[in-house]
Amino acid sequence: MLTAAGPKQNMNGIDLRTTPHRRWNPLLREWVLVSPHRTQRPWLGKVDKTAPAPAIEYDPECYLCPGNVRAEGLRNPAYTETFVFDNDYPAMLPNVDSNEMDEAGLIVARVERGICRVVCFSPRHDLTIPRMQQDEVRRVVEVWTQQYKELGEVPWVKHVQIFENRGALMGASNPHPHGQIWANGEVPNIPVREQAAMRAFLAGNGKCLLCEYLRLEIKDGERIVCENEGFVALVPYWAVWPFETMILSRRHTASLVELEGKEQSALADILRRLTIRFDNLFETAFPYSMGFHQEPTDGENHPEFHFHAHYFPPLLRSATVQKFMVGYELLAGPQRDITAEGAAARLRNLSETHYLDGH
Ligand code: H2U
Ligand code: ZN
Repeated sequence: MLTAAGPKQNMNGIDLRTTPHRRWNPLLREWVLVSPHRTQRPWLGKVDKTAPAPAIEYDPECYLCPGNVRAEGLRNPAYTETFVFDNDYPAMLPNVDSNEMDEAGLIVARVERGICRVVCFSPRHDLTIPRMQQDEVRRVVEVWTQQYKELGEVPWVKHVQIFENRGALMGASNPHPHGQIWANGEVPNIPVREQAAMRAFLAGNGKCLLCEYLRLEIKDGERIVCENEGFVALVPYWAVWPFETMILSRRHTASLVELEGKEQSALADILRRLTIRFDNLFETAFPYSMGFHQEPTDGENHPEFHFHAHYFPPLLRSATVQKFMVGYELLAGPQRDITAEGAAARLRNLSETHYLDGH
């Protein structure tokens, strides 16, 4: 029997849009519980007010605006495009001697070296990626590329994590458009898991995991949000966060440095088009944490590694209803209520003109 869900949402006659089921995340090699029947339940939880977008191009109080003094006394230059500086409160330090302890494999610690930087995307305090021009976002892509290369070339740096926390909900300290880079001496947990999954898939199948996954998604089409000649934005089959998305390069590239000029422009294009949709979803500055996964800079060859970005937005049903990872998720495993297909359809159908820039 084929239900109205169509072939891909139908598992031997069971409609995956209404039946609780588990989906496999092949990158982290874990299951996610999908409970689509729960979206109708009443909501008595937390309701927050969202902060309005800043209305001023320059804020004399902002520690990221051009020419201003930062918290530790250093002054920003009068930058006109992008600006990168060493984080004044870095999570890791570059000049620490290695040391470790291990008591019976139970009390274990190692000193971790790292370099932390902040990247200002624009001198304009009131802009965000979705409201910047395509060539301005491309400039940010170029800066991220230079930073990945420069930090990755530091002999002891094995991994460079580029990310953006957007919105107070995600812990961003300031609305000025900015992101962070943490480069460190060991590959962190999540990239280690993804890389191991990609390596095992390549060894077992002779193919790249994400090239194959992208091929299936393009064939299906149901979870694709938007695409261009270089990249595809989609809600992964195994998404946990309500409007979680990934951006995958069409070409098998391992990092930003492998992108050709037209692919840098294509990346800027898809970053804008996806985040415009996010903002248009609830007509708010949609909060998220995003970041790129690139091949480790550990001096090894990584034929298995496929460059991609993840977006993890916490909003569920409106600008005020958030998804938290609590209860079952903390104790047992990830769970979601709306299906990846439903989320993708909603994002796909939104305008590509930002709601503040007029429809
Ligand atoms: P977030 O908004 O994602 O927290 O990033 C801002 C970073 O800026 C944060 O890591 C740093 C904080 O340490 N910062 C400075 O380096 N100098 C300052 O004057 C304030 C904040
Ligand atoms: Zn500012």
